[in-house]
Amino acid sequence: IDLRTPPPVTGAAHGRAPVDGRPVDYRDALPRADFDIEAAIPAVRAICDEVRERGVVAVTEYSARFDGVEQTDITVPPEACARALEELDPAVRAGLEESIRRLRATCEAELETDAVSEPAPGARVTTRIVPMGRVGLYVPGGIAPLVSSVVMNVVPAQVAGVREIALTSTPQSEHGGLPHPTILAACALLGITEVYAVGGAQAVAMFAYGAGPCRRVDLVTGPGSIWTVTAKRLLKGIVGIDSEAGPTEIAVLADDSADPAHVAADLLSQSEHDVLAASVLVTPSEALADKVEVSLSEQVARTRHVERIRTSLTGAQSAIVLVDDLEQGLDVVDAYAAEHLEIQTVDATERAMRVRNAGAVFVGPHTPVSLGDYCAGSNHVLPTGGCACHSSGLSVRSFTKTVHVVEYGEQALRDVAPHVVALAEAEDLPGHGEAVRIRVEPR
Ligand code: HSO
Ligand code: ZN
Repeated sequence: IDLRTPPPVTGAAHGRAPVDGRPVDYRDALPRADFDIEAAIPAVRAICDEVRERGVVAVTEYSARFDGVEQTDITVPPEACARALEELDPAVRAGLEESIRRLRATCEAELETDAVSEPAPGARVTTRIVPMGRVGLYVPGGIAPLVSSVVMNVVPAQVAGVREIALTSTPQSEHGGLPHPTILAACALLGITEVYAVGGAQAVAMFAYGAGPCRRVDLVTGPGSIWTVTAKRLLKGIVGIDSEAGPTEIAVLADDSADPAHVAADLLSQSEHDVLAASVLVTPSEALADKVEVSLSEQVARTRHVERIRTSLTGAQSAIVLVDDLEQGLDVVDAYAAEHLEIQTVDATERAMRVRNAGAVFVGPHTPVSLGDYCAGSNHVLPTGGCACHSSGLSVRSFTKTVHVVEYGEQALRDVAPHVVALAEAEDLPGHGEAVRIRVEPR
């Protein structure tokens, strides 16, 4: 497997020396998946419009067309979830329980309390943390039934105190038009009772506009295919969305201290998701790069999903990037803003703490990304496509918002009144000043 196509980005060609006085933007040199949201917009807009206008009728038409299921009801009966939990493999149940326990511990530590400030005597501003009222969680059911994504969506919403949690996942013809039973079992385990069998863009539109039994939500979260990600982008504003989470990505910053077989196994693990998944190794060591390539060839041949993995690893979005040194490597991974970043170098912790852009960082030889996918206590719904430079992964904070509650006493208003009047005058909005003046000056 030649991961070095496109050609490696070398320090010589893309050094840190500023060009025209400006620092080099490594983003231009790094590969990224061809995840063409623009191209998907016309088709997805049509789906969203249909769902807005014709509601659940349109939703079920799309389920028939895209998922091959005939639905009389999009609601999953609670008994189906209960039954799926009864029939769940005990080892999978134990894994889910551990995953839930660890993520819950992190979410509880994330809980914030209201902040109170006193900007002046007699003046108080309280920043209240308020959970969203109703959220819609999307769990993809495409190539693989991502039961772990149920946990990753639900737990932070529950800990945040969201009152109504609805969850949807793709209907599967081989499961009688319901989502995969393991997904339903996880819902039962978490006490989620409002579950729908709807996938794709129509699921996001259902949550945004409401359709049939599903009332509109305040926020939609969850990873997805090009269709759901495009729908989230189109419907943002009508409904809140979390970050855009598209095809998965792993970047590994490694030096000679890393075990090449571990690096190869981790690159391979995320390639298993999708032909568009990106696996990028950034290293100053050609020797390591060589060994990782050899190890990849050996390991890929032994995996179950050889074709998918091979396509992902040899795609333009995957590469080995040779850098001058680890400092430049850190600049490169920061610019890339990977969904997942592993640091397998000497002084890994210190380096990890200097990373600014990544959905999540996995530190040292014993912390593979796939641990985080299931059971680390971290969240795996993370920003992809470079969005980690401005967005965060799912957390309790994703499911809360803040409200400033402002309260001034009479003297406090009197004290600040001249400033308000002056600023209002400067904006040619005298009515604004008057609303203060009328309270503090005798009539
Ligand atoms: N790596 C995926 C999450 C996942 N992996 C679910 C396995 N199951 C995106 O973070
Ligand atoms: Zn994964």
